[in-house]
Amino acid sequence: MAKAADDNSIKNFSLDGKDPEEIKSKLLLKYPPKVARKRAKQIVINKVDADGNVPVIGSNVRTVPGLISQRGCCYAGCKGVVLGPTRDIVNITHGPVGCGFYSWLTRRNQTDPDASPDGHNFLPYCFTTDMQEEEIIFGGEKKLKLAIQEAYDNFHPKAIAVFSTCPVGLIGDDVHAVCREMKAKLGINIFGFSCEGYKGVSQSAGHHIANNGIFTHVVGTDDTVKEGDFKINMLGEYNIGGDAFEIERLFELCGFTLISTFSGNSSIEFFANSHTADLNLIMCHRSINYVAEMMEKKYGLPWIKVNFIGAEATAKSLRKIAAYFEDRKLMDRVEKIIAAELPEVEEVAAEIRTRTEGKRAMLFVGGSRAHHYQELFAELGMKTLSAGYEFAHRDDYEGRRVLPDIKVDADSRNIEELEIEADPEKYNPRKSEAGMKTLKAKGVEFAGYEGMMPEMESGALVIDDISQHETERMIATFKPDIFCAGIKEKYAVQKHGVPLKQLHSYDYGGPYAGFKGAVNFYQEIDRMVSSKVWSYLKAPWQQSPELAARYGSDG
Ligand code: CFM
Repeated sequence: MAKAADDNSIKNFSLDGKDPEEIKSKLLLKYPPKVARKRAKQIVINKVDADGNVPVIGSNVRTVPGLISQRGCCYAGCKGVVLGPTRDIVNITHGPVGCGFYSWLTRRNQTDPDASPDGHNFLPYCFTTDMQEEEIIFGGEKKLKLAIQEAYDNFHPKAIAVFSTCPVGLIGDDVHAVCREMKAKLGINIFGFSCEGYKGVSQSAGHHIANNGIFTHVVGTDDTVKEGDFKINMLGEYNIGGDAFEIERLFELCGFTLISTFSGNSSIEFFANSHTADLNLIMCHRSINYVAEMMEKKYGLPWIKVNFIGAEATAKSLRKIAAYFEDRKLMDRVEKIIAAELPEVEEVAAEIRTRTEGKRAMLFVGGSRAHHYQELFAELGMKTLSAGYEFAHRDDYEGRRVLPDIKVDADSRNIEELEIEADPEKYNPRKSEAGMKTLKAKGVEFAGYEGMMPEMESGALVIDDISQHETERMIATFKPDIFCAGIKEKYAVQKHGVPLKQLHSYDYGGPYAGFKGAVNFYQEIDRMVSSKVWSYLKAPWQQSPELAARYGSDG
């Protein structure tokens, strides 16, 4: 690997007319020295060299206690993010009722229940063992068994999954033994996850645990080969606000056969025979790259990175998939569809751009959208001043080229890495090594992700796990035209007179993926940044004096 760009050589960059070094020091100014030292590693001034190398960024490390973080927990990443969108698994939260209740229908992952012949759709239900003091003291396994039995009696699902919350790990319930026992008793697939909220440093740990669990208990359990050409799986697409519906529309037009999505608009049956597809597409690299890697090792399916956020990115991704299958007719059809859909999108963008050109955005979201949505803003002529992930790892920032350099710390070591070998019967490399090389020469990169930083401008501030204090400083300093984050940040940011677009839940809108989604997004952003109301807003603290406190370490 070429040497990463040296942090000390970053000079004379301008960030919206300001010196990014100075901004960085201002962000750290109020922190006690130890906290400032830690945060300094996670706040990086971007610098992209000619080879696409960028500076090292601290990430996937513990949040400093006392800082208000945007992060969620391991249980949220496992139950809410990866398994949650699947309609026909009964997902039982083993724990206090709040964990189940607050992860119930808040993520806006949509589904099409009519797509399943049995019509099962458990998304509107909240299943929990509602753990009480009694279970904390005497153990919760008995209650869990009863809950599984009750769910089975009432719904007769194909599968039940159990998700452990913090107390389960603390009192030592063996959810896996309970699941094995109930699986033998009821004869359906029942599996558990040790995804206690405190595991790892964020929801990222939960993604990994979920990936391991689906791979172990579901993928490869149904060898039925479905009809259709050009079989693909879509990994890391969760159908927020209907994104998957738009992507599926395009796949259908192009003639790709979608075997499984992990896990937007999905059924457990799709996962079970996903190993019969011929190509894995990764949309959100952070949450699901483990499944792609394991499938390649065990079954021989290669993966490529795609992005359906942004019209240009959508066209590029469709072309990549077609190129992989090396079929002239398919490539021509994809070109025809792009030619039919793209001009209309570009026309809308061009009209809106007259109002949005030069406006400035900041994006702070989980592990992939802070990167992907920069595409849509660029299409409107808007500039990303600063961006960061809540919980992504160095490879999502700097690209997978840094994977060999990532140090595994104690928190990551806690999360199991499965040892995967080629399946003696089912392993079937879809392309020869020579074939992969030829495709690579044509621009189809396998198992590659460049990361967010190489695509951002030099001088932009990249901030990992941004704190509320840093958020407020950034807003006061730059007054961006739009700030993207989530519901926890929304109203605090808007009180500063800056509109906030929720990129997790889409503010009850969407889809934003694909061509039709891009148009939706352009129009919403236009309404938000062109509105005059923000300039009239006076925050409560601008009208009445603010109480100021000092850290003990300030002296
Ligand atoms: Fe992937 Fe996601 Fe995201 Fe994510 Fe999330 Fe999400 Fe997100 Mo909220 S899987 S990393 S854990 S793209 S729920 S659909 S929006 S933080 S940027």
